[in-house]
Amino acid sequence: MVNLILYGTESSPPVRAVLLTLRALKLEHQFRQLDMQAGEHLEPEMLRKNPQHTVPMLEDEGEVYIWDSHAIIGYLVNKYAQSDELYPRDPFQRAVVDQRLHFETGVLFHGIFKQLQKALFKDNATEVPKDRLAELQDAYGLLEQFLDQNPYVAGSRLTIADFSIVATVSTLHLSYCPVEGAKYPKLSAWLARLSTLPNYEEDNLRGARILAERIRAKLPKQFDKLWQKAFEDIRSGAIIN
Ligand SMILES: N[C@@H](CCC(=O)N[C@@H](CS)C(=O)NCC(=O)O)C(=O)O
Repeated sequence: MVNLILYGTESSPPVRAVLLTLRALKLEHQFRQLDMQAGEHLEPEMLRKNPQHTVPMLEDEGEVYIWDSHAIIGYLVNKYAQSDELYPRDPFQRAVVDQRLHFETGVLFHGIFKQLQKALFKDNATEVPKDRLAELQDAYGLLEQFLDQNPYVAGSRLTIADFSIVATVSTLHLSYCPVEGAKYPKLSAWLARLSTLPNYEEDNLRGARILAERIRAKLPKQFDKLWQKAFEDIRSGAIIN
């Protein structure tokens, strides 16, 4: 029997990447909700398991602890999937998936999302920094190119790279800068495509909205209309034009 425990909070994009992967693999698991504001991830027991104190963290069989969403989702496919479809074994195809996963880590999450969060929640900015928004637009442009000939970010098939990237992009889309369909038609269509995954609402959108509400509360009114539209579109699964 599979014995998996996922530690985290659903507002965290990388936690949601793992939830999407667990769902795709139909893997039963326990979800241990951590109150990050209260510092539950910093308690000695947690630090013993993950000195880097990040979520998501996965416990398997009460024996191994894995953190960093990318390591976790690759591990889950390697260990539990019936086929290699979500994380191909072919060296070139795997390299493409890995490249997209590194793009998520380096560019989208740490390069952009974390910097935006820092500006708002640490530096108390009341507007989204313009240079960060420009970087975000560049990243959307790159994703548009990744999707140029393909329905999914790493090619013709859905992979764990889609789960990783959609968790962060849907968050950025709802929180900081909507993906405009006119400018990024492929990216916009991909977001809509991913939103038709079974239980997408529960696994990803719900947490993305919780975080978006927090971000929204920190920012001035001029963004309200944009967000209202983004919320309505993504709720209805519509492509944003
Ligand atoms: N690259 C990591 C990022 C993990 C990360 O930074 N998670 C945040 C929550 S979204 C966190 O745990 N922050 C608390 C901390 O770093 O102490 C991953 O993909 O797992």
